[in-house]
Amino acid sequence: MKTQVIMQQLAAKHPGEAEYLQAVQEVLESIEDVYNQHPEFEAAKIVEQMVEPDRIFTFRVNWVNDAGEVCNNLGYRVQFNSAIGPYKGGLRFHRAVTPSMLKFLGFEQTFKNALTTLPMGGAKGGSDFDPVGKSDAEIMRFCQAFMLELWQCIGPDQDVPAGDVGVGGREIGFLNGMYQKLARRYHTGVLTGKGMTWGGSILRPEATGFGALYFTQHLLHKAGKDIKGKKVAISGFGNVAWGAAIKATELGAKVVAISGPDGVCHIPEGITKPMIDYMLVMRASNRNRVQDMSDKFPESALFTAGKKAWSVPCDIALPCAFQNELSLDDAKELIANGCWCCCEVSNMGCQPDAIHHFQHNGILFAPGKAVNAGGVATSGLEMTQNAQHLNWKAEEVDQRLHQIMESIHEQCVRFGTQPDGHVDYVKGANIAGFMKVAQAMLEQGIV
Ligand code: 2IT
Repeated sequence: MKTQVIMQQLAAKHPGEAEYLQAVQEVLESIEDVYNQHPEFEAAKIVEQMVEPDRIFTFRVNWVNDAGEVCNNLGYRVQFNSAIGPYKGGLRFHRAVTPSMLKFLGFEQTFKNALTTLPMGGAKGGSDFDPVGKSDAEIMRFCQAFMLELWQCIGPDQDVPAGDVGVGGREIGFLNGMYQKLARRYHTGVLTGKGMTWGGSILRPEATGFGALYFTQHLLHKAGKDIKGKKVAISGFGNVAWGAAIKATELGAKVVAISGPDGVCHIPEGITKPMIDYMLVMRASNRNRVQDMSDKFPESALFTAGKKAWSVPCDIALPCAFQNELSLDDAKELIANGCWCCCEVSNMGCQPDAIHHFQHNGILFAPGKAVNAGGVATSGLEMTQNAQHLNWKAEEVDQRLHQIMESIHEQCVRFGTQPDGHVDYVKGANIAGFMKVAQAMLEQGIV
């Protein structure tokens, strides 16, 4: 395989799809050596098959806002790969959503889901609907209109959506309500991230952040380090940042920053329980402003407009917001301020040159598809509970999440250990995910 040749062909076929091409390039670069040792993959053109989604649904979503105006949005579901299980992945509601963004996320999801050890294929969906400033009633009407189109494409053994940026428990509730009404048959496991009284799994809301910290612990342990007493900078203040802040604090670290599109809150003494709880209020308000934290806690949270979390000195950086949120300049600033570890929690949170800079400077770095897989893994555990028609206790879910994150770390070490003994977590995660999906595709023939 020649990565460059495949990338050129792909770029010609999909001009302007920058995020998608970026995600594919990273994976192909990582797997090139391994791929070339498997002529059977080459013969079946596994890579050429794997980089294209199985199919994409695109639909128009019309709804009426509180002012009585008609609004038009686009909805999508990208069913990327179902070689190892039903399509599985979140829905993103964000004004910048495009097919390119959802293709990159669906592609990443395929490898991530393979790493979880659970039988789930990869998918992603969403809409360019912008939740900022919307009322609860508007969110409900939009979710209902969105599901009116989506419901035919999904099902417990077909495709199981969940939340992502802009889609949390409230939105999953509205989506599930409309789905059940349309299907006229109760399918408990058609969405994950459900409420606790209607089939949700305990700890699913926390799982992405908790899993990320469990992974970080393994990574630090392997490097002979400990998280206790370390300063952690977190970007964002949504669901993922919230779970990460809880677990980091519980493990004895000090969360010194959270951020938003408006700027950063520096929290010199470390985030507290009331502040962590307030992150949920901020998310539910749809204001998308981190300054609200310093308005509420002016003594402890110091807001600076226009700055990122990476401007706050820390030991460990945890990007928890959006793709490409950490640039080369940010990586340089972090290192200059003493940062020595970056675990990517957002999907593709770091720009490629930022990752290379971390790696060349000996910074411990692990990619999103390994670090954040605890979220979808716990979705998988929710599907299992739904299929069994029962609910596990928190201890059982947490223990399984622990085991899964440990296994993901082991897979990274197994496939990513370099001749000099250091672990390249990017390579490790990509090769481990790729080998599983490629093998599954090969065994099931050309379909
Ligand atoms: O990026 C992700 O892994 C998610 N948004 C969670 C997907 C899921 O199906 O739980």
